[in-house]
Amino acid sequence: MIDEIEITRLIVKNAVDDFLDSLEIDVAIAGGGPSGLVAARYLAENKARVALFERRLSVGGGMWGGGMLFPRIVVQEEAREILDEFGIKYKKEGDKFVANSIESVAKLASKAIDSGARIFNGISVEDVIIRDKRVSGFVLNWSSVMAAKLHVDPLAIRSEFCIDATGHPAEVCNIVQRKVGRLNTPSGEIEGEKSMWAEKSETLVIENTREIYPGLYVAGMAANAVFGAPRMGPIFGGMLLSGRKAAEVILDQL
Ligand code: 48F
Repeated sequence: MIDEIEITRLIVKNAVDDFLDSLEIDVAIAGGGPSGLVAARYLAENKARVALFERRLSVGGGMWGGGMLFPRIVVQEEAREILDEFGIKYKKEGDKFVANSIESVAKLASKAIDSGARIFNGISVEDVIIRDKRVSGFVLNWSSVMAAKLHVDPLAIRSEFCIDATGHPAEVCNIVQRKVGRLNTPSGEIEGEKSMWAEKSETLVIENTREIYPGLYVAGMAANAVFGAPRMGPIFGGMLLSGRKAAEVILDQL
């Protein structure tokens, strides 16, 4: 017998169990683009309790569309081992590697989940918890509630470390700057992303992947936006390496 009420009970119970298990964790990640997914995978693989919150229905962020909807991404030698670790196929073209953007997103998500990271979609980080001058959790709401501009109070999770992997808008860093006034950047403020310069940007994104306020790390394009570095377009090695660096730096402290 197939009973609608049983289906409803199974869905709600299992989804809520996952959410309850994620109320107090080691690392909370805002944003499920490539940098967030890679960070989630390396953290979870090393036994950290990780939850990633993605605003949209699908993770993958800006990776799905490759370059201008041509579904390919380019990766440089420095990040090739990450493609290999995630089982992403590629074609060598000169000293670059070209991968299918759809396969890349699917495998980043699949490996992050297989490593034990929990991914929650349709949930937005709308604020942070700050205790003793340290970011110590996210304040969450359904993206649909926010899109409909409903006046509904959010809920919260506690986390030892948080990562802003929200891409170009660096949303969590912006929230924290509004709350605390000063971030760990040269000017104390969010510097803002500069126009495209792939070579410079790909190096800087790794350098810029770091703690921006106690408890809060920034990764991926958000890191370049915060530190005033250029954008890079559809070369993705820096995103992958940035996600891995964020994981490594946090793992050293767990
Ligand atoms: O933008 P996105 O792919 O970030 P990324 O990992 O990678 C950047 C590249 O895709 C590309 C690039 C490299 O060449 O420049 O743009 O740095 O993914 C960010 C994800 O965060 C989600 C958003 O929907 C996207 O999937 N997001 C943004 N704000 C929030 C959020 C929020 N407040 N709460 C939850 N998710």
